[in-house]
Amino acid sequence: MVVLLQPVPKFKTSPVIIPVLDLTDPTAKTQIVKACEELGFFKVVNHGVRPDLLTKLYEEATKLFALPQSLKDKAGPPDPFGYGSKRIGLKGDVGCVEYILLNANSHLQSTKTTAVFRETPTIFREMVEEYMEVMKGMSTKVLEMVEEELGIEPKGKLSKLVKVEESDSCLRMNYYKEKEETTAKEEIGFGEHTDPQLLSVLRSNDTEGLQICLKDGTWVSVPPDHSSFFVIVGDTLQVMTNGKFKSVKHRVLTNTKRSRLSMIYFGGPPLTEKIAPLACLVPKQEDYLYKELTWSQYKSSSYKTKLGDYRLGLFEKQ
Ligand code: AKG
Repeated sequence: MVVLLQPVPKFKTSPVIIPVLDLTDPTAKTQIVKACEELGFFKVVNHGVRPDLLTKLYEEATKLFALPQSLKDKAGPPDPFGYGSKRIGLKGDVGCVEYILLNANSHLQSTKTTAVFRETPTIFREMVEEYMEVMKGMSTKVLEMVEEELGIEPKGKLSKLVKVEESDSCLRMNYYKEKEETTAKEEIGFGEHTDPQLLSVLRSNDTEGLQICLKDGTWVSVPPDHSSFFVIVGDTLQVMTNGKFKSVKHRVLTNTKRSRLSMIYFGGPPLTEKIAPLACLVPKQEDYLYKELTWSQYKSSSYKTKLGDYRLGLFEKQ
């Protein structure tokens, strides 16, 4: 079946300073909150993640995407877990990307995910599991720092949402293949969207392509940095902070010369968790910008929308 890819919309680029956070710096929590309010996005350095885990995991993921199409297709189409190519979600979004979506809860893996691991060496599964634990740790740490800086009570109110076993987190590996033709133009790799979860932690190889949208609507390119991670504020954190934090719109344009491989961990709350502005941040209910929904309600409604739709509208009070 032929899948038509979207032309790249015209965009302005401008230099932007991406906040760089060292989580061991005593002032990091103040800087994190500032970055979450202003950009909804920041870079994490000095993170302590084993470089050999990253190198090996990327090597194995590269081999996986290089498998014959017929083998990869055994793990697809995604349900939403498993292998997907070009089609993203159920509403007709397409991009120049192949991906694998994995549930962070290993005992909840679907048959599609099991099929991914059947085609790869055991070490790959072990590394993926270790990586997801590391990402869970980083997400927990960032949320604990947010709690401390904003005085969120009780302690763990935010961070436990990604820390507990029932948290509904997942990992997507995205592969954007380089173009063979020298005349090829940039295309949409992953269309613009916000992430529905609390926060996402992204890492990629050194191929550019990621862009974020500033509050004034300008798209800016994020210089890649394989030695760092990028944290992206998601819709759920925007709701819980009553709009103080911004879930940032982002997208990926393909690079014509080099492939991009990225891994993005989405830290989500347990399915039954009620999501609403935090009373300790917004004492008066009449000041709430959003109504309460469970994570499961928000997630299933957002899966029914197109990538670029304004999904937070589902939460907004009439
Ligand atoms: C996503 O998977 O939701 C992304 O935004 C991917 C970002 C990237 O590949 O850098």
